[in-house]
Amino acid sequence: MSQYLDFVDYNYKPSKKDMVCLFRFEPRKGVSVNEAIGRIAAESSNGTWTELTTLKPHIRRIRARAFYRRGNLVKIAYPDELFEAGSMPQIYSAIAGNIFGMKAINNLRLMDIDFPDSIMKSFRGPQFGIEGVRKFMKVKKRPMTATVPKPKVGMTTSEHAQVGYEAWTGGLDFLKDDENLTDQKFNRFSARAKSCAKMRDKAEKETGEKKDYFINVTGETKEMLKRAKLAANYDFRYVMCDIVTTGWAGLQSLRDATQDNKQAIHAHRAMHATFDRNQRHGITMLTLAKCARLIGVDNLHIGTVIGKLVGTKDEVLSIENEMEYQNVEEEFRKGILQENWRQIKPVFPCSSGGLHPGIVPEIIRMLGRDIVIQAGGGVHGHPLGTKGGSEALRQAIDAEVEGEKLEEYAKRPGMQSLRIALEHFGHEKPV
Ligand code: CAP
Ligand code: MG
Repeated sequence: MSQYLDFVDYNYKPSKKDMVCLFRFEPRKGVSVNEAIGRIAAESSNGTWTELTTLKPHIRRIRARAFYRRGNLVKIAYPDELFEAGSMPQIYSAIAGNIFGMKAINNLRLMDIDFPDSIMKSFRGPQFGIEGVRKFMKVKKRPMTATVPKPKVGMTTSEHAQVGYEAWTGGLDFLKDDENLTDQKFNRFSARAKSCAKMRDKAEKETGEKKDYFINVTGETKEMLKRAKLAANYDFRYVMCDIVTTGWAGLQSLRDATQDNKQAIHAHRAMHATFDRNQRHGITMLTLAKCARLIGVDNLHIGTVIGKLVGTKDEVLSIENEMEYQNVEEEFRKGILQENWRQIKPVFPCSSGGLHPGIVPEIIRMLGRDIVIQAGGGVHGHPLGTKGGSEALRQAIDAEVEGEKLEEYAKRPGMQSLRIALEHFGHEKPV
């Protein structure tokens, strides 16, 4: 057991080249705090369950050290030599690998990672970020809007493209695929790209606004890259990727491909709750979000607080800060480390899950204007259908931006869709 204590050093001062991870830990009964944190540092760097005859000074020098602890929160410093720069899979195999299954620890949660410059520099970050997206979409200040056709899967390609046309001409910026729609028999990827491109051109001509599509390219890596290229050939400036089910390696490959295609990445986070829902174990969404920013997604789902899916206000706001700012300050008790994002651009946060016009003002007041407001049911459940639903969503956004109450704004001429939406959905927060 003494070999573990070699990985605990409260006098250690992390250098600028260290990666610092913040963990929350719960040792098994009978395991001391120092043994527990020593085990975490050991197993995630270069220690194991016994003393080793092969341990040389040059190897010991680059071990991880648990160096700061308060209650059951501990900071561990990892010299950057432990990592392969530019490889998120390798980083996760280390700091989020075997340690989650150790018998000596009942629960373990990776709260946050503070990346050293050497690692920061080895990833691309977003190609466009908030400013870049606003520039190519020609939308200066207001929140951006998107809709996902519902039912999630089952629509034919022409039904899907028609929904896109109605949404775009109703005033929305983006059409979005659902996370489980990729290339099924009833709605093939290539046919969908073609039909939606046609409808986009038509909608752009009619509205004079720029329209785009988060087309879901998620799939086996090589296939995913082919899909991104195909979308680029139809002049889509975006692709969507289910980043958790795809995995970091696939996302990194997609990020490289989109550099050549000049496409932004809309990151859907389906499956994230497997890691982050249990507050005592797993990996926080903040950690996943930071890694997604580092690799280089341009949009990321961050939650709604008031919508249909879990995520507290504190959590959603901390993810939002981390996505938008260049400098983040440490809030140790909340499990947040400091970060300096240097050259890495900000990510456009996307709020989605049970949203509808009646609760749009609250979302904007909470999350600001640099947000993509995405609604599925809240658009296609509108009594007038997709077009009326889209008009209502855009009108709700415009009302809040112009500083007027929804009910008042809905009385203006031409705002019938908003009025009907308010009658239909009210201000209800879905559960
Ligand atoms: C929203 C959505 C999104 C979730 C997930 C859905 O539809 O398309 O996948 O919001 O986002 O299928 O549920 P509705 P997040 O607008 O009909 O709810 O992970 O950020 O919560
Ligand atoms: Mg969805």
